[in-house]
Amino acid sequence: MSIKIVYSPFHKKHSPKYELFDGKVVNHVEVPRRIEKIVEVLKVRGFKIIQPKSFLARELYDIHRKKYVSFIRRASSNTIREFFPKKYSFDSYTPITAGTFDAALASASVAKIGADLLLSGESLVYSLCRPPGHHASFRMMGGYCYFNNAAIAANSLVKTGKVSILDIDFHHGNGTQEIFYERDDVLFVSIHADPRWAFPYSTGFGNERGLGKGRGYNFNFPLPLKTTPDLYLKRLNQGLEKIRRFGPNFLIISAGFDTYLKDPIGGFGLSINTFKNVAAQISSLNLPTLAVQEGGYCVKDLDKISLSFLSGFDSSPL
Ligand code: OKP
Ligand code: ZN
Repeated sequence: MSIKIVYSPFHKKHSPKYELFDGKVVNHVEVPRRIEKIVEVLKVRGFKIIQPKSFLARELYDIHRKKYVSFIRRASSNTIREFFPKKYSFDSYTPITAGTFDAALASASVAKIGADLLLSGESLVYSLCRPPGHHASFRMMGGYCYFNNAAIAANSLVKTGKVSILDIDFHHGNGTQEIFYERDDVLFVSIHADPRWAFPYSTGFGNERGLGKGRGYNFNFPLPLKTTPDLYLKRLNQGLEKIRRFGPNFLIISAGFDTYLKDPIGGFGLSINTFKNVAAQISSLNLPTLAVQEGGYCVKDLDKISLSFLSGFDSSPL
């Protein structure tokens, strides 16, 4: 089966050194090497890599407020050293550097091109987005995210049919949840670490089900520390059941690999091989699928994790 990869080298323009954690300055884990590690192995394995040439800020306005986009653009062009913005940000993990706007815009474009490829008939596309996006909402950055790549892709696909977003990053996709919370055309299902002890702490609880006509179109599956592959795959199946019932035309996976047992900021016990099982279960949905890269910080194993994940789709009849 053919899998298309979308990638832009522009992500390397965003390379912050620090984040503020527990009042201390610590090294930033969301580094350029993450995506390079993945794209290098995919090249070696002969995957077809598509590089978008043009980046259109207007695609961002589908989801993000103009003032918010301009703020990031101006803040990036005005700064020499990285800094933590006091407005439009909900934490101290998400610095702005000179290259942040260009990289974040390219990241959103990588997701948008992925959506376009599904519309032109591809059945499986993997967008190597960086910086990640699922914590960003209409006018709020946080959790290493600036623009919500998956949401931008979803909003583009939903013009043609119903969309489901399945978020398998270790952290709850609070931004994506907020963006679609009152909508019934995009179903959001997230499987993540219990927010009572994990970032983003305030959302991701099981009783957040959507609002207004969006009620019943949002499902969270919070899981305990040290979650095993068995428990994880069981919850995943319950999440997939919600998606089956919804009957979408397209699936977007917010693909975070920080559920891996050696992830430096995670806390689950998934092995490299589990990612193959995860993908195999997902591919049983039999839907045109766009995987958008979110987290995953064990750089030395990201190549193996991504290969394992992609291999799980091979069993799909698509
Ligand atoms: C982004 B994504 C450790 C604190 C980390 C922020 C986590 C952001 C995760 N220095 N807290 O969902 O992978
Ligand atoms: Zn994460």
